[in-house]
Amino acid sequence: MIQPVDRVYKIMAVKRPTFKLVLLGEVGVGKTSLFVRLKDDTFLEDTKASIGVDFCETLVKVEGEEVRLCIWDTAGVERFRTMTQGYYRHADAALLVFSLADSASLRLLTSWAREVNDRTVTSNSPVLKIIVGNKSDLEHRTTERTAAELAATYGCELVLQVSAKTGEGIDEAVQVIAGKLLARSRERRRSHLTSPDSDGNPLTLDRQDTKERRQTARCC
Ligand SMILES: Nc1nc2c(ncn2[C@@H]2O[C@H](COP(=O)(O)OP(=O)(O)O)[C@@H](O)[C@H]2O)c(=O)[nH]1
Ligand SMILES: [Mg+2]
Repeated sequence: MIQPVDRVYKIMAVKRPTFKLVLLGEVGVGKTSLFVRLKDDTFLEDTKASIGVDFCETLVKVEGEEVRLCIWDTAGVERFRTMTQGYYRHADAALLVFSLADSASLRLLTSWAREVNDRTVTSNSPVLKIIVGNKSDLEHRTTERTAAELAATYGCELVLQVSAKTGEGIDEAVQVIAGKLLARSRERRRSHLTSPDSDGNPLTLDRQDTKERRQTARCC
C-alpha cells in the first residue's frame, strides 16, 4: 500500500523539471564518452560497447531543486547526418561538442549549429545552444577565442571545457547547463502567468504547467 509520504513524493516527482539535451558534433569528438560519463560517471575506452543505448536520464540538484536531464546521443548516425526529427523534437538544449585537440572539429561545428537552427525552426521555444570543448586532458589545438567567436556568430550561450576521460569540468558543466535551463523555464512560466491571453485574462499555472509537462514527458 502506498503510504501518504510516498504519495506526496510521487506527486512531486511528476512535477520535477525535466529537460531534453541532445548531443551533436563530428564523429570522434567524444559525444558517446560524454554520454557514458553523464550516465554512469565512468569512461569506456571502447565506446562501441554502448551502441544501442541512445538516451539516458540523470538527476541533478540545482539551487536545492532536483532537475531531470534526458540526454540523447546520436548512436553513430551523425556520420550520415541522419538523425530523425524525433531526435530534435522538444529538445531544450543542444550540446555542440568539439574536441579541444582537433581544430577541424571546432570549425565543423558551424554546420551543426546551422543544423540545429534549421531542425528546430518550428519549435515554440528556442533551443539553448551550448558549445562543449571535450578532451581537455589532451594538448589543446583550438583557441578559446575561436570558440567564443563561433558562439557569438551562432547565438550559442556558453562555451564549456570538459574531459569525458578524467571527468574534469563535468559536474560544473552539468550545474551550469541545468541552472540555465531551470532559470529559463521559471522565467517563461512567470511571464506566461503575467501576460494575458487573447481574451485579456491572465493565463493560469495549470494550463502552462500541463503544457510543459506534456512536452517534456515524452523526452525519455
Ligand atoms: N583523451 C581523451 N579521449 C577521449 C575523451 N572523450 C573521448 N575520447 C576518445 O575519443 C574517441 C571517440 O570517442 P567517442 O565517444 O566514441 O566519440 P563520438 O564519435 O563523438 O561518440 C574514443 O577513442 C574515446 O576514447 C576525452 O575526454 N579525452
Ligand atoms: Mg558516438
